[in-house]
Amino acid sequence: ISADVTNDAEMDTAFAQLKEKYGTIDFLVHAIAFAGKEELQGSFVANTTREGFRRAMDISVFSFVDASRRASEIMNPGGSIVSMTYLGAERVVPSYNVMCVAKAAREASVRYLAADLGPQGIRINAISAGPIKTLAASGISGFSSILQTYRDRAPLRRTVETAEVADAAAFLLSPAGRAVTGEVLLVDGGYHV
Ligand code: IMJ
Repeated sequence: ISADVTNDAEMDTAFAQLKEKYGTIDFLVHAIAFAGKEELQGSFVANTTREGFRRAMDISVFSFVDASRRASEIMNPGGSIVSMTYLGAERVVPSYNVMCVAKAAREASVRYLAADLGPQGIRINAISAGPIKTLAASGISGFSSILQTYRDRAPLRRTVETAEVADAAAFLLSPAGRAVTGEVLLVDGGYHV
């Protein structure tokens, strides 16, 4: 089942298919973001266009609110939703630019979703992972030096691995995290301190 998150009709169909296939669900992992390559370099004030801003917010933030609403309609009590964020939501990170704004909006959305869906027993959290060399980081100039900065300065003196982020997600999605909602969990070797 796949759908374009900017297309309401496709999202209607995808969630109808999910409901048909599974009946109810226990969790949702939201792991999608996008900004134009042009906006992810150089000056934030110079390179952020109206259309680029709109598109980054639509794909990276509205998709989270929308998918959470749709998921909550077929989610069992005790259900859990996890999205991904990055330290750029809180601090200036060179080149991250409009994605910083989108991640700040996503973290604020985590809190509002937690407040709205808590009464039906659904928890919403985000994981703020340290940088990892994945497809989303490919082609970003200076990425290797960002990784090196984490090795040099993070309390654990290393970068994080995908499996370590997955373990944190498994915690938040499972009953082990049953009293945690509206939280942004930093999984970054302590770099943020
Ligand atoms: C991405 C850009 C600039 C600096 C960055 C990143 N830093 C990190 C990332 C410091 C860690 C990776 N990251 C956390 C992201 O969220 C990446 C999002 C992203 C990446 C691309 C690349 C290709 C493209 N659009 C993108 N949109 C969002 O065309």
